[in-house]
Amino acid sequence: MDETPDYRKFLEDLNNGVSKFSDLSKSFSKVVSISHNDADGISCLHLMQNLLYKMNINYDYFIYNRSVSWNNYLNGIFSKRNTNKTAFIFTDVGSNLLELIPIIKKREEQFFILDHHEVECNINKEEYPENLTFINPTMYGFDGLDHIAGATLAYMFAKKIKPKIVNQGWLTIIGIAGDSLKPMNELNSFNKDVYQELLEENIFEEREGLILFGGMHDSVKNGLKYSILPFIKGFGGESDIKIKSMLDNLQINPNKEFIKLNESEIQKIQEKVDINSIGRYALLHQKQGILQFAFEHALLLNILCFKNISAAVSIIQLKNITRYAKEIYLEYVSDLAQNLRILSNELPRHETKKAIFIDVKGKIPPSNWSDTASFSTVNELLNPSKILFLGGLERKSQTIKLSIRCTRRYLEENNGIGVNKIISRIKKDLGGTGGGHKLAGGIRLSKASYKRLRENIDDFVINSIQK
Ligand SMILES: [Mn+2]
Repeated sequence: MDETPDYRKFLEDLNNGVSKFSDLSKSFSKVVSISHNDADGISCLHLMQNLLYKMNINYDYFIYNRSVSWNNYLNGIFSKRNTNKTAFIFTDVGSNLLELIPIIKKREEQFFILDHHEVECNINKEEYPENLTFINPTMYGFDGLDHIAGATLAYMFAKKIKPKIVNQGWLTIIGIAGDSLKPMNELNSFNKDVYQELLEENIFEEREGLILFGGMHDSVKNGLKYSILPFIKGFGGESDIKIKSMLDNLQINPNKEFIKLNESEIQKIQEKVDINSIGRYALLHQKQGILQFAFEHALLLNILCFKNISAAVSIIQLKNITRYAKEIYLEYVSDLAQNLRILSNELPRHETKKAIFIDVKGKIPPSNWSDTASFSTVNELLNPSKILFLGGLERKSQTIKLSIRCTRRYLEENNGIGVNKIISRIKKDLGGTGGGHKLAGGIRLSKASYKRLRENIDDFVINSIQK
């Protein structure tokens, strides 16, 4: 599991891919860029568009949200003129080779896949069709979340072809912020190297201070209220009156700009709420207001990708946020902070040796279950050595819908075996539909199956680890 990453082999793949793309590019009449529907994916998309523009190649783009099979999706995109004068570049998606290879085999176009998601099957390189170039650092022991964001990979690829892409490196910073969910001083491997390189080139500005991701662009009061990383118990999702009076007691002006807090004020807040989140964060010169803040910008893109994908694709090119996007953002962070407060304070839970069940039906709206589960684990609001099952009865289908999450710590303690393996185990024994990756997934079960799951959860978890 813990292999040391093989730089040499990965860079060999990257360089070969770059050479092949450059060589063939003279014959391309069009390149179609396909990317993932999240902040990292949208950043990749714009990096690729910039590259293709600089190369003077016509391009088109599509966003893939994994709601349909690759076969159905690509059938809607492929043109009848199946020609090697067209190329496809997939960024931040495309590691589902079992599905993709049979499709690519039947086509004449060139396919370049740059992805950092784990490859689900082991297909030998020799079995790749000739028109496929597959670059994925996770095949060489790199961690797709921790070491290299999709936008980092896309940037490295593009920069080898057009070094001037450095000036678009702020896109990479957004991708890294959106995928890593970490203060910038905690980046690793390629993410860290590229970040450092862009900082030295003065592509963005780095600052140090109290990190309250989600609300750093706002006032002190709202910063504390809407911070979702870390979520601050006692402030997060609380009423304005409560937060104001706490800040008054500390003699801090609640309306002061959050990033203008001075050292003694930060210290007072830290003493009050026991947070230890001093770190570095990135500010983008190209942008104003909330869009200046790499993390908040990325979060906004992630939210918009679900609400309004065209708004996401266009806002990354804007200097200022639109009123529409601002409203959506505020609603999102305020709901999430409130849900995290409810979750950490008042919900009854059923806890076993290996798992925690929380029934949130009637307490948290179903559309928020998934994000509440994610941020409660990222913030370790519950015991990080246990798997979280959050959900409840869905009235329409009369089935139980569960968001399942674990922490990185859980993976370390359990041989890297996480949520997806447990879901497979449950489906095998109890039926139901669902899936996911190591850290996150979901399942839908009948009431009877759910009852059995709750009663025997420790066996399921242990069996999934042993198998
Ligand atoms: Mn990504």
